[in-house]
Amino acid sequence: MGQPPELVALGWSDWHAQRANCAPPDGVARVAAVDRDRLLLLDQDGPFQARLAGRYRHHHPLGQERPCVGDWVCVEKPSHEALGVVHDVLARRTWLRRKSAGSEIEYQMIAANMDCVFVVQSCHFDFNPRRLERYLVMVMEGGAEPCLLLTKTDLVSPDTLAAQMVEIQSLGITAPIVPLSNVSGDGLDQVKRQLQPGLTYCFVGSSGVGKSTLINALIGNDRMETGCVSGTGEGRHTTVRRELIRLEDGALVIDNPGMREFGLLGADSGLANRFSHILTLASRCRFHDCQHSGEPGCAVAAAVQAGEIPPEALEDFLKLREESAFNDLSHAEKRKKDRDFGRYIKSAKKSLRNR
Ligand SMILES: Nc1nc2c(ncn2[C@@H]2O[C@H](COP(=O)(O)OP(=O)(O)OP(=O)(O)O)[C@@H](O)[C@H]2O)c(=O)[nH]1
Ligand SMILES: [Mg+2]
Ligand SMILES: [Zn+2]
Repeated sequence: MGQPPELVALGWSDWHAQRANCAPPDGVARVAAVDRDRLLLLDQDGPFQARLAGRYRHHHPLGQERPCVGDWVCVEKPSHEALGVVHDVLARRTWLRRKSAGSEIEYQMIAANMDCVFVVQSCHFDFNPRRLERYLVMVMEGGAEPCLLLTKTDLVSPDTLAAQMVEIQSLGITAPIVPLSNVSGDGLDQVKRQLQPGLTYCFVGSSGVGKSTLINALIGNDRMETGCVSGTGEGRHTTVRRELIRLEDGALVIDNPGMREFGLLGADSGLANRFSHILTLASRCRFHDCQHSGEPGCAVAAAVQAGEIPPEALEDFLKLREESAFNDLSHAEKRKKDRDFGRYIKSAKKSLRNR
């Protein structure tokens, strides 16, 4: 691949290199943590602190334009003890984000450039298939690979767990599901086996489901703060900071504070529900960024052709996705896009009919 191995170990890839335009003396670094305008960055020489350039802040007021954990940035490194200065945020290959309250065009970034998102839910107090679907929609929208982790299996009977697995599968969710217990250790090896050096894994899910406990088990020590052990399975709100760390075996993991609400695609409109089948199929398309509009190896198109998905459902889905991308644009861009939009839908429909 020709990229510096120290950066590849941090998740750097050809994809990013092709899109990076950092002019010297700036170099690239990865965001490990964010505290307002103060950033903890990692590069080939290790961690260092930086601030966001005032000029960048001024020109990029929206939440989604600000660096988040997992981002790659262009940074002018500090000479000695001084802070580095971040001048740009590089294009994101994948992301997790939610709508900012009260804004049509603004998003709050959760994390970026992860290869896989572990959606963590407890099979005890937290089990909720509808919520799982909402998380899945959020993951798929950002282009990362989802995997479901059902924690605290030590607190339910094998029958209950089996019924929960069936319930999830009956919703058409095809993402892999790993049941596990941080207490008994069951399932931990299965998670470990999935982790690969240089790839980034993000953990999301409600507070108290055991995300940090699991990450500690993967690290092999108690680096992450967790709620105190409680027999009821009810956790305490503990993780307050999003943080990217590197495990000994080279995998990169991002812990997250528990999330309560998801503002996505207009919240509880039932959309996640309707399209969960398409979204899960999309993870099997040949191309990671498949638009399901005529690309080769498109699993969604194949399902339409096989009669598993009504063509109208896919048309609705494409339309909705376009609208949600639409929310990212400035108002001026929107006016232009408005005119192109009808044409886009027409051609997407046409390419579907032609198969
Ligand atoms: N019985 C049981 N308890 C667990 C398991 N995993 C975690 N816990 C407990 O659940 C509580 C919450 O665990 P955390 O790891 O802090 O949960 P979290 O998902 O990181 O929570 P936030 O940081 O608030 O988002 C702690 O008391 C853990 O000891 C498990 O598999 N079984
Ligand atoms: Mg935590
Ligand atoms: Zn596709």
